[in-house]
Amino acid sequence: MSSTTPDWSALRRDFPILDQTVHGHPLVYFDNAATSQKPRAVIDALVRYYERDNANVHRGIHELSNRATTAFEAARERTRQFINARSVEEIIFTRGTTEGINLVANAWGNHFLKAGDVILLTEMEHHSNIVPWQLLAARTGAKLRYVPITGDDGLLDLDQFDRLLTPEVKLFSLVHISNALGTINPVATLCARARRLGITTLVDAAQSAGHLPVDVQAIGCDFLAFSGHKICGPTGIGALYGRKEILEQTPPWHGGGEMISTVDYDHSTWNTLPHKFEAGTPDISGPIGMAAALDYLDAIGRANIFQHDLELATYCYARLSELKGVRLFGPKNERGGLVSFLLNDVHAHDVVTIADRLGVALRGGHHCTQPLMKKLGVPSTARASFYFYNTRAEVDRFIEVVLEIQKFFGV
Ligand code: 7TS
Repeated sequence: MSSTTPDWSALRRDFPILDQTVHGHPLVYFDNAATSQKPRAVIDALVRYYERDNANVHRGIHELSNRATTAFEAARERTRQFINARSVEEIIFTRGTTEGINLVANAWGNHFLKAGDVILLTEMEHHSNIVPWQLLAARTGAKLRYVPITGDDGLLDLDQFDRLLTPEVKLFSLVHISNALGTINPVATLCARARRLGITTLVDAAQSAGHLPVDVQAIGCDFLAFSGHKICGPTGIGALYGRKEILEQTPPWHGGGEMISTVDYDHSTWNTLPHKFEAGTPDISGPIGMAAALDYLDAIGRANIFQHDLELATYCYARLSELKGVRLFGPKNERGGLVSFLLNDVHAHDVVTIADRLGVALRGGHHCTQPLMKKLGVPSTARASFYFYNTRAEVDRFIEVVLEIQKFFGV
């Protein structure tokens, strides 16, 4: 990874989409937690693949199929390096974080969980790390419990955590960086405490994988899921890391081509890892585009990206906290690259709608964290979320827009 300070404005020019006006104003794209923009290198990798190499993988005896297979499997090796997994057998391509978690809930969960077992989550989880477990609980009779948060500052109540690690807990699944609060959870410490008690662990790295160095061996988790589209890659592709010993004991989820070794009319045997979990023709351009994104991010250095995110988020939080009538959510100090807020009693959707008219793309709503919103006692929040191509000048523009919104609503 690069240790020198990147030339952020040169990097910004790699993103053609950012150079446009929206409703007559220069675009300020602050919806990166929903999806990031794509650099030219990723767009080019997709075009190159479809113009030169497109063919189905793993079944070719012709040149194009061999090229496609080589690029597809090279993308798996690139993904392994990105999160420092031990082996490519531990990297399963998925449609994204949501599918990764559903794979674990269905393949691992159906096999290993039974009535009375407990799945431990936290109160700040995205719906994709709640609903698959609710469905699993309904199938198996397992129960869900939640590590509480402390309040608007959105930190996990770690005293409660140890109390909740009872012998019935079989799985602990938690978010690394909260998409609604910006909280950065100490995943390595928490996974170590759980694993010491024999509890299987899963980390939702949707908001972290492209924003700080993520090393599955250092975290020590059993599973980790992320999405390509939030980290400069294409939509529809992501990866699930699974510890090899666990994946070997876990039956497949989807059945079909590619995931088998032999098939007879009444019985089949399974392919080796990771193919056992990849039924059917996969998304081929997706991993190739995602690998280009991972190259791009690691050339910048994720430690550098983290510093940049932190600077913008800290600056934005400080500027918002100087204004009257602003309620801020999430930690006061170290936070991921996003700020959630409310302006007096103005509905978050109104904030976002007016911001859009002024060229600023925000998100307002429950951010797929309805239980968390209930806990905070609000229906929704407005959210500004950043990436390395955003600038302090854009935060200044955003603050001007917030002031205009306050003026408009007379708050
Ligand atoms: N987990 C977290 C923490 C997320 O932020 C998201 C998406 C997901 C899981 C699901 O990822 P997907 O790629 O499978 O959809 N979060 C958001 C968001 O904050 N706004 O839009 C999507």
